[in-house]
Amino acid sequence: MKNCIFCKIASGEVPSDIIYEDDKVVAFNDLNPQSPVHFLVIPKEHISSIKDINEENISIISHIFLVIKKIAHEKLLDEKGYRIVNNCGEFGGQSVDHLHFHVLGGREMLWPPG
Ligand code: DGP
Repeated sequence: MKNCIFCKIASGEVPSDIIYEDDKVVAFNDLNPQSPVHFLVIPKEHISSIKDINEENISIISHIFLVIKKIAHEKLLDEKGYRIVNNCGEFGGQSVDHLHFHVLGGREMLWPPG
């Protein structure tokens, strides 16, 4: 989608620190990391948020979670654990309108989040 920063990252138009890519998704380090490990996993297809997940595109979610598991394992996050976050909409704190999952690790996370 035009003017979507994550579509531009997925297409390579905007450079980013890509750590994984396949035909369906891209994972890259967050520009503003909130933990020692903080990367995002996004679908290459423009999906605005979880609100736009439906019967036809639901398979991207399971694929994203398999990719998260693989990267987290490679980054040695399995033993201590990690947090997966999806911000949805204004009150959810979503600032980029392209579906993305944050993966945060390398420190202990607090609960509840702010
Ligand atoms: P959210 O608030 O859930 O929509 O998170 C958006 C995240 O995206 C935020 O942590 C910062 C990150 N981000 C925004 N623009 C860029 C960018 O151009 N490159 C990278 N690597 N991350 C970005």
